[in-house]
This record gives sequence, C-alpha cells and structure tokens, in this order.
Amino acid sequence: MRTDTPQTIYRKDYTPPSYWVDTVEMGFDLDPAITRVATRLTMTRNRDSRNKSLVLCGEALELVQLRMNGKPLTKRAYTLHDGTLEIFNAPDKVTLEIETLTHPDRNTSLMGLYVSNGNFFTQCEAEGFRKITYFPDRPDVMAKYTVMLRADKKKYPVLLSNGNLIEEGDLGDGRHYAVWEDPFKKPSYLFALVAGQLVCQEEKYTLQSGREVLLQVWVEEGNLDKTQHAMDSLKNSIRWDEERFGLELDLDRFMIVAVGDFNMGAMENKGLNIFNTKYVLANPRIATDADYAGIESVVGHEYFHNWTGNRVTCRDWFQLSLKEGLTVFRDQEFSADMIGTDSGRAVKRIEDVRVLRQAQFPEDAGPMAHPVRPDSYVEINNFYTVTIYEKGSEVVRMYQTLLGRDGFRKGMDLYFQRHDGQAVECDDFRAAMADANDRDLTQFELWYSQAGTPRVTVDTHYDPVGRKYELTLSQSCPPTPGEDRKLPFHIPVKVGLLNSHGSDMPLHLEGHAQAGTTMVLELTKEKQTFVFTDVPEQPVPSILRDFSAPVILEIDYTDVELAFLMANDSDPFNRWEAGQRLAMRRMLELTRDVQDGHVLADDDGDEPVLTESFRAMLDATALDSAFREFALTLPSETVIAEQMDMVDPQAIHTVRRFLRRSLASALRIDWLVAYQSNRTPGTYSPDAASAGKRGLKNLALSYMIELDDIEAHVLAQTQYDNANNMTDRLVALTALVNSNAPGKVAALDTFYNEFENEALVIDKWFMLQATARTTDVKAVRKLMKHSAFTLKNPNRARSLLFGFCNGNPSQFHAVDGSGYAFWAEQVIALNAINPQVAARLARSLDRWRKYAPVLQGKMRAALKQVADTKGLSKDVLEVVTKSLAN
Ligand code: B3K
Ligand code: ZN
Repeated sequence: MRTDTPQTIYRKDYTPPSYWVDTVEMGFDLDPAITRVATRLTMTRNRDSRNKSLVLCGEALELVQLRMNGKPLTKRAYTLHDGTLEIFNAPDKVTLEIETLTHPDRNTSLMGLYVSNGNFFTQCEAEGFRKITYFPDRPDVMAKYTVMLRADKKKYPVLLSNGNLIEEGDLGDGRHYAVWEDPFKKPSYLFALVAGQLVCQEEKYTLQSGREVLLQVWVEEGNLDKTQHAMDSLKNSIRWDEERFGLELDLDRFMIVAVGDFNMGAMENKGLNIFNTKYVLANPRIATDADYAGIESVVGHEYFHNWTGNRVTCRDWFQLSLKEGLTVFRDQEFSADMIGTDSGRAVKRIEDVRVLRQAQFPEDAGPMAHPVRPDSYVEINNFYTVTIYEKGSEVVRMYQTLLGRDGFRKGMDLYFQRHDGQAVECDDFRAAMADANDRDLTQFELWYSQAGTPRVTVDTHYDPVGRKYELTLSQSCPPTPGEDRKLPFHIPVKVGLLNSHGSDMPLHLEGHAQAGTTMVLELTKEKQTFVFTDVPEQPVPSILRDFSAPVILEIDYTDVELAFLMANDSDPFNRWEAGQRLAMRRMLELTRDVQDGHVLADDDGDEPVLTESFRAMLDATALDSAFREFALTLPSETVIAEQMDMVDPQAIHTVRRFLRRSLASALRIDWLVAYQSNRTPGTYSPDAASAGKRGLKNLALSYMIELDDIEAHVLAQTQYDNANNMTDRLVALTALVNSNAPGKVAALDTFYNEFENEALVIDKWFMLQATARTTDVKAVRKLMKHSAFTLKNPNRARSLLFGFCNGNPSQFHAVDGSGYAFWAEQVIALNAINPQVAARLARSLDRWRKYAPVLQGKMRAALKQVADTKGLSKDVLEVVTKSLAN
C-alpha cells in the first residue's frame, strides 16, 4: 500500500542483476502471529556489472539481523528504503545472512506467506518472495534452495516445500521439523511452502522411461472423496507431455495442494503446485461438467509449466507470455487430445475462441490494451491478463499453423536444447521456431510488440470464363493507447471453397502445387490478392478456418450463404461461426429497432432463415451434442456489446431475451425432443460425450424456460428434484430462479441448506443469484449481508461481485448509476483487503467510453471516486488511472 505516485517500469530499462545467487538456505519458525525467517544466501558478483551495489527487495518485513561474510553489517554499509535493501561496496563473493519477521495471519493480500483456515501457504509469483525475505526477487536470478520448516507438530503435522524431503524429525518441545531440497535451480517466484493439517491421496506412477514417481494431492480432512479427478488429470498430463513433446517429469515427487483462499486458479511452484480448491475438488455431488473440465485443464496447465516456465523461465516479467501463452496453448491442446475425436477438438477450439472474444477482444480495444509482450507496467500483477494468456496462446498456435505440427515440435525441441535452465525472452522462442524450420519469422514479431485486434476484410471476384476466383484480403488494426500506427501483421488465413452442393473444392492457388481442400494463405501485406484457378463455379468461401489467427474477420455474406455454411462447411469452427454471424446480424438489427423506440412484437421474431437453420441444427443428430449446443447458443450480451458503437445494455438484453423466446416458441417441439433424447441416465460420468449431451439438454431447458409456462416450470422443478449430479442440479436451479416458477424460493433455500458446508457450491449459489435477471443492486447488497458472504475470500467475492458487475450487464448498467456507485464502494473496500482482487474488479468499467453519454458520465464519476481515494494500492491506481486517461 502506498500513497506516492507509483513508478512505471519499462522493458527497455532492463539491466542484468549485479549479483547472482548460487544457493539459498532458509529456516522458518512458523507461527501465525510472528514467523521468523533466517536466510543464508551465497552470491557471486555478475562480471558484467562491476561497481554496482548489491540490491535486494523486501516488503512488509521486519529486519532483525543482517550479516555479510560472517560479520554484522553496519548501518552505514547499506540503505533500506522503498522496499529496496542496497548494500554498497560488497565483495565479489558474498554470504549474506538475513533474519526477518513476518505476520502471516495479518496478511490478507494472499501474497507471500499467509494463513488460510489455520494452515500456512505461500504465493510468490510475481513478486511475493520479497514478503518472505530480502532477495533479488526477479526471475532471471535462479538458485538452488534448501529449506527447513519448524512448527508445532500437533497444529502443523504436515510440512512441505519444493523438491525432495531429505530429513525430518522431532525438536523435542512439541515441535518438529522437515528439510526439503530442490535439486533444480529456480527463480524465487517458484518457491513454496505449505504447513498444516492436511491429508493426501497418493499414488506411485511409472514414467515411460521406467522411473517411478510419487504423486500426491493434499487437501483438508473431509475432502479426500474429491481428489480422484485431479489425480487422474495429473497422470494424464504426465503421459501427454511425454507423448506429444517428449518431456518427462524431472522430480521423484510431485505434489498438488488445495487451498480455499487463493488469488487465482493455481500456481506452478516447482514440485509443489498450490491450487485454488475450485481447481482440485470434485465429485458428482458438488462439481459441474465445467468444473471437471476446468480441473483437467488447470492441473495440466500447472504441470506443463514444469518445462515451459520452470525449466525455461522468463528473463523479466515483460516476457510473461513466453511461459503463459505457451502453457495455455499446451493445456488447450491437452484438453483437446483428451477428448480425442475431431469434432471434440473443434468443440474445444470453439470454447477457447469464445473466451477470447468475450474477454480478450474487449481488453484489446480498451484502455488496458497492451501487447503480448508489454513495454511497461506499474504493477505486474495487473498484467496476468487474457492478452498475455489467451492471445499469447493464439500467437503460439499460429506458429503451429504456419510450420505444421512437426515443424512446431522441431521448434520446441530446439528451444529446450538451447535454453534449458535459462531465463529467456519471447524473441528466443521465436528464434527457435524460425531456426528449427529455416523460416524467416521477423515480421511475426509484431504479434508480440503491437497491441490491438487486427481486422481482416475479404473481397472476392469470380470470373466464370477464365474459371478464376480472386480472394483479396486486407488488414488494418485500430490504434491502442500509445500506439497510433500499426504495421501489417503476418497472418495465417486458413481457407476452403465450397461448391453449390456444399462440398469442398480442390484448391489450385496460382503458382502453387495443389494443396488439398484447405490451405493456409499467408497475409503479410496490407492488401494481397490470392488467385485460385480451375474453379468450375462461383464458390462460397470459408475463411479463417479453425480460427487460424486472432483477428476480426469482416466478410459480406448473405443470410442464405450463412445458413448454407452453417449446414455444410466441413470446417466445424466455421460452421459454428456462420450461425453466430447470422444470429448476431439479427440481434444488431433488432437492437437498433429497440433503440429507435420500436416495441418488439411477436412477428419481429419471425425470422425464417435463423429459425430454420436452428431447426436443422437441432435435427442434425449425427453431429456431437456439444457442437450443437454451441451452435444453438446466441452470442453473449458482452460479445454483442463489442459490435456496437454505442452500447445500450438494456436494449441488448431485451433483444437477446426476445430472440431466445421466439426461438423457444417456434421450435418448442424440437427443444423438447432434444431435451428428452439427450438425457444421461445412470451413473454420472464427466466424459466429453456425456457432458455434451447434458449441455444440449440443459440448453434446451434454458430455452424452454423462456416461455415461463407450467410445462417449463415442471420440467425444471423435476430436473432439480431428481438430478444425480451438480450440472443438472445447478442448471435446473438457474432456470427456476430466472422464471416465475412457484418453487424457486424453496429451491434456493434447499440448495443452500444442503450445501452449506461446501464452500465451492455456496460460491455457485451466490453466483447464480448475482447473474439472475431480476437481481438488482439492492438484491446484491442484501446478499452481501448473508452470513456466508465475506470479501476476504477471493472465490466468494468473485462469485457475487464479479458475477454481478461482469455477468449481469443490464442490471449493473442500471440507468440511475446505482451499479457504478456500488462498484466504487466495493473496489475501495477490497483495496484495503486484497489489492489484486480489487484491481480485477476495477477492470469492470474498462469500456466506459463505449456507453451512452449519461452512463459514461456516471461511470467516469465512479472511476474518479476510486482514483481519488487515499491509500489506494498501485494495483487499483494503475487500472483506474489508465481507464480515465485513455
Ligand atoms: N503463474 C500463475 C499465475 C500467477 C499470478 C500472479 N498474480 C498461474 C499460472 O498461470 O499457471
Ligand atoms: Zn500459467
């Protein structure tokens, strides 16, 4: 917490550290009120930085003792201010002994060492290690750690840290100790310790090489019936990384620990991954299909970091996407491979693109827009963004699209060959990809250095006499804060051409050998024309198949062409995309009508092309249920908002509901058939096929409930009463709550009572009310008074506050501005507890300039109110300052 103007850190200012750390020995006397930390660092001067002083970072620490090479340091030999300990005139070889005190039970920021439900946990990425001891807390300083934990044996029977347990025993005074040694050099952000009352599920697992490793999933007592899925996901991740990338687990022991108070999803600490309980605990009673999938992907993600992040790490935090974009790409591919089928892969792809459009495109168009490799930041924690993660993953995916799977693998192999054990830059990854494939990827660098979502427009011309088809692609990119002009990107555009029967035509690109029915065009200039020859009839183009680049594609299709693509495109992504375009067009038309004062009447919903394509999709039982579910889901209110010059949340909400009701009524029988034929009787299984069926069945229920009639109420109530799993239970409850069904209040109560002791389910209970149609600010305030609500637990705060501010746009943007006043209050309250969570909530007003002037004024006032608050963390200050400035 600070009040002075926070400093901006620039990428161009990077300088290597003045000292390297060779070894770190730490001793912890764990006590919630005062923990004593004794650290011994052996350090060597970096030969490249003569005459520089030795610099260590520290925050919220009480310094007890400081000794250099065996002697206490005199007050004149160092300075200590602003979180920096600077030692002058240190020799080339230094042994530094530091004793500090911290107060874990007062640490509500959940960075550094803290207490959650009586147990100790740490979170050090990005800059939390400096809250534990003084240290050159930067990722390019990699060292070997030996850690001794001492604590009361009864209260803290389990003592864990990174690497291997090399010694443990009693201290005689009711206390005990454990010594852990990590054989690998690591940056401080990967340090972790856990101590407390925990139990584990463990298994021995044999690697492909024949080596046996020990896998453990640690949880609080009472949760051992919820660890199997995480354990299975871990084993699948280990096998997948061996098979797909030839990467083996390098430790003899790999631990996952679940904690209920955690700022994000999980953390890849070497050998000791710490997870939000949300991404570990699952059984059919408490977890939904989405939870099961989320656990698989996050367990995979953290495990894959062991190579992409830990073995090869980042030189500085500007390179964050080097590990995050790459690791998201790896977890996306892992989840897709776990489904196995081509259509399953496509569904996963659609899901990932939906996230990108829902969250990253708005970010890239707003005041916090930044390149995948940012040039500056105030608070690095604000840069764990969808741009770094999801767009970063798209950038990595484009290498694979351009180089092919084998070429990509060659690039990965070279990357590890060159950089294992190093802290490197995004450019090093690009160089490995280029060199391994003998390709020039110079222009590709712009994906790292320029922010903003490029737009690609398509023009076509067919010459029936010459049987030639011209495809002209043009690109542009709107300005982003600090970047007015953009250079053209290197964009892989995957295309196919459909004939009038809906089949793919063979592609003959002028000057190229024939390339099957899908090919990757490389758009590198502002405008380029690609000429296809031997084209027997005017084709319908299918552009950007599989979403081959993170761009906005502008193409003029007629409604009939879109319906044709939705019915026929061999590329499932574009098949889905066509339906989305069709629906989007209709919703934007209707929104304009509503804004012009038109009151929607039944015949406005008479939309034959859209209705018939939906009917055809409902009837297309040969397609995966999961795919049909996605194809039948209208673009979200947030995605529609991004398409408008001036956002009108109420009009969007009215129209989307109206269209859903029209589709519900026109296709009533079809929905019911889909509902009945996608039931999954018997024992619950979260596999993709069953989850897909439940998804389609539950989408059908959500459409039918729009009609709000007795039949729909009975259906929802029956499903609620009879469900044998949380997916069906929660969807039914959501349907009831968003209707006038007589049983809705009772259902909310029974749900609460039944799951009172399952924190993750109570989060869902808050979330579903936060996002319910009728929940206004008053109702949220009332929910905040509920005995189960607390701002201190990030999951709980997110479920209610983020649920409302981000997930209930028409209520949050109430014209009286009450939503914004509420938002300001909560950002300020959270700021005092947990700056990271507060800064996330602060992002909810990012897009304020896109709204009608009355709303804009109120949003601006709320932003100013926060910005003017005394004692604001630099996390929140950076977000609101940038919002107001750009
Ligand atoms: N690397 C962590 C994120 C740390 C966030 C710090 N504010 C989790 C992950 O991406 O795997
Ligand atoms: Zn990650």
